[in-house]
Amino acid sequence: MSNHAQTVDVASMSAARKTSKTAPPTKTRDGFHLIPTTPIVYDIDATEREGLKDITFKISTNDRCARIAFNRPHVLHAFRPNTINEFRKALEIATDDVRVSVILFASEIIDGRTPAFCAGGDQVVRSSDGGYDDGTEDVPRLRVLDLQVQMRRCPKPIIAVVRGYAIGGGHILHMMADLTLAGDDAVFGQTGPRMGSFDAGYGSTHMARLVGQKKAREMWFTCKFYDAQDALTMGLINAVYPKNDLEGNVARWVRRISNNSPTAIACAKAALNADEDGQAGITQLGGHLTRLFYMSEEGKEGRAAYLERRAPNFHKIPSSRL
Ligand code: 1HA
Repeated sequence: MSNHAQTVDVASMSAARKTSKTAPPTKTRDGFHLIPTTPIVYDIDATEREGLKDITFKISTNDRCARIAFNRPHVLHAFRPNTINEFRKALEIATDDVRVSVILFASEIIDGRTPAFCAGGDQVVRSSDGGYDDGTEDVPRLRVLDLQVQMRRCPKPIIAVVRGYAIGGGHILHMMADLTLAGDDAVFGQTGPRMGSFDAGYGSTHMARLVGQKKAREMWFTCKFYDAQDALTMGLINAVYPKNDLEGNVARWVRRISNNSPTAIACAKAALNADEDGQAGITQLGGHLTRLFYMSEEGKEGRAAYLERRAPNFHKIPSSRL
């Protein structure tokens, strides 16, 4: 085990090591506060390799995490179809890369520019023919909806890291992430009803599941903006940190989650999605079940019996007895 991995492990397991029969119960017993906040070092920069222009894409093999970040700071990271298609490509690579356990959705923050996570669809390339058109595809499309579905299907946890504005379609992307960690300069809101747009899919229904029906209607009907503390209070995000401490705290969350059981997390994510995602959600959850079942004695006996042209005997296997 590397020194780094050891430090993280010691911190995360410390609660179990310092056993006590008499100490009062405390939430710090989980050892979370002991996990190092040193910045994540990304040893692989796949941005150029993958020919990415609108985003950056890096991987830390040490912390088992990928970082996909908007990189259009001159328009507050508003996305055009190419931006979203690059995100979809990077997310697919990160999803399939066995070295990656946690995926960050972030944005490049540039000195001297208003910080933003993403200001939604780039209105300059919004077409009158039913979508966004930057010349990279045959027809205007609403590609961000494909990215939303891909995020739901991704078995790995996705964490949105929000500095500055998360607005419109950018706000919806942070909501679609499994977790959101924000800097204290973050501002959240929808603008669709003020500029002729709306998201009648997850952007409305998932929002209501996060913040409740009344607050979701308020966000959509009034297009008010909310600061990080408001967002925390209404359950829209998981945590707020002073902007300069955000990176270190993100590292802490990543290290804890990437050291936890990938299968347990994937099954929990699929279960949490399933009641909202109907048949598609059950399919995702069912896939994890089948994967686990294939590894069981009962599953293997079925395969062996078929290949050996004999009747299966499931009842000889203790773990198959219900
Ligand atoms: O609703 C959907 C969808 C629904 C269904 C299916 C697909 C969907 C896909 C997308 C969307 C949407 O995202 S609709 C919502 C689109 N976004 C917005 O309406 C937000 C527009 N931006 C703003 O309201 C403001 O920029 C801001 C409140 C976030 C920040 O204001 P601030 O600090 O005064 O900055 P500002 O000067 O306005 O912006 C800086 C630069 O970024 C400006 O460019 P510049 O004048 O320097 O050339 C500004 O034009 C540009 N910019 C900001 N947001 C966008 C943008 N350019 C294009 N599109 C943007 N969304």
